[in-house]
Amino acid sequence: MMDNNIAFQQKIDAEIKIEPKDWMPEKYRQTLIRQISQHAHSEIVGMLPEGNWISRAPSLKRKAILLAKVQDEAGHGLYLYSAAETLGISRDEMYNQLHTGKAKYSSIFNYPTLTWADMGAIGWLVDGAAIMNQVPLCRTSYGPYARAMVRVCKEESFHQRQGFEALLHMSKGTPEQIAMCQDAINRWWWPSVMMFGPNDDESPNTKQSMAWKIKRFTNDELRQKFVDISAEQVKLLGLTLPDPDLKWNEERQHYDFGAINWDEFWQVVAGNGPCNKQRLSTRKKAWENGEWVRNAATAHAEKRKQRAVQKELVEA
Ligand code: BYC
Repeated sequence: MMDNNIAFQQKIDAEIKIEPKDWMPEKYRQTLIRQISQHAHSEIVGMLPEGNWISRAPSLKRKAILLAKVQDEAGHGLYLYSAAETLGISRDEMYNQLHTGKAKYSSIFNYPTLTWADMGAIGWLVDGAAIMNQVPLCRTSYGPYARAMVRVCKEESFHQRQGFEALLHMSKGTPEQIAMCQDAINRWWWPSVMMFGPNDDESPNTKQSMAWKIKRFTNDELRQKFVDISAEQVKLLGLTLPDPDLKWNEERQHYDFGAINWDEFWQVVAGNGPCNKQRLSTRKKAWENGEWVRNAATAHAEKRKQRAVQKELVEA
């Protein structure tokens, strides 16, 4: 057992990917199931706040873009559920963990989307934070997760750009449009900063996940990169981030930023955010309403299998 652990860590240190049939410590498997399934749930729940605006997009072009983005998120969920399945958990089990509240999903999707500018702010900030976290995951140590993330990240970068472009366009518009953009940024900024998870000294999983190269950067390292980039990008919009303490620190070569409201973060994670109940009940309803589709698909697959067996018998 000891030898297995040493050989495993040597593989990780040599940057050799771990594949589904390779030996792995049980805790490595469980950590990956937790992280990948929560990531998959985040994609699927993440379709809801934006899906809310598809029918109200202000033009055909914006509607087509938003529709494509939300469909991409469904695809990301599917790649990620498939990657998690290679670790020995079934999709039904993962859905059950989501629906019973056992599995988490990203805190960010428990906030409401109040105006059209929220679509821009989500693309720019939420997808921007997502990319910052997910590009390093293309080099994560588990092969199927790393490969899924390559495709996810290509699409995420389109998501981020479309959001920034939508805000750029609106921020050159009427005073009402400019105010709507600023209001959306004010509401989405802090929840986006929180997306990276607790500070490193409060993060129980980071140390081991870094040693196993599941995570390539700590929560605080990624958060700082996100703040540094966003603080510059917001200037192009002629708008501001809602943080009076945001200030370039010459010595650190980073932006300093204000205190994060961790109480709010943990409340949202615990299920008490503005939209937690609504999000979960929408997902559960979708699962229940889809039962006949699952039954029909299973029956169809069974029929095809039987037909193939009969054909083989006739031909033999
Ligand atoms: N929300 O020890 P820590 C997207 C939990 S989808 C809720 O640092 P870890 C998109 C954490 O799970 C974005 N819970 O954990 C989709 C842990 O609890 P458990 C999703 C959070 O795993 C559609 C506890 O706090 N991205 O971008 O080492 C449209 C302690 O944390 C959160 C991913 O899932 C949170 N924000 O690090 C648009 C990326 N943060 O599980 C966009 C993959 C922490 O022990 N995941 N917690 O009970 C990761 O990279 C890592 O799991 C995290 C957390 C950095 C998120």
